[in-house]
Amino acid sequence: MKTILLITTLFLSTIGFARTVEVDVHGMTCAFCVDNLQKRFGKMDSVISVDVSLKNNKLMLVTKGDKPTVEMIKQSILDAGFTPVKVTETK
Ligand SMILES: [Cu+2]
Repeated sequence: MKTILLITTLFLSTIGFARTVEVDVHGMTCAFCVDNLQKRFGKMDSVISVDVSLKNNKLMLVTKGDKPTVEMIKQSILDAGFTPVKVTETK
């Protein structure tokens, strides 16, 4: 799974429209929190993959193009009841 993700990411970044967004999220306490964020971001059109780590308090997104914007991402996390702390974007 990780390998497939990596290959997809590499491929998309080669052709120029993949972007990864890493967010430090505070407030996640259990598997339901993880699931909540997975589902929320998983149903967004431009999101290619979602990876949520409870252990590292991190949300990793691979998106095509610039959507969802950092603001949209932060808002979705807030709507879910968590706190986005730091956002790192890589294009
Ligand atoms: Cu929870």
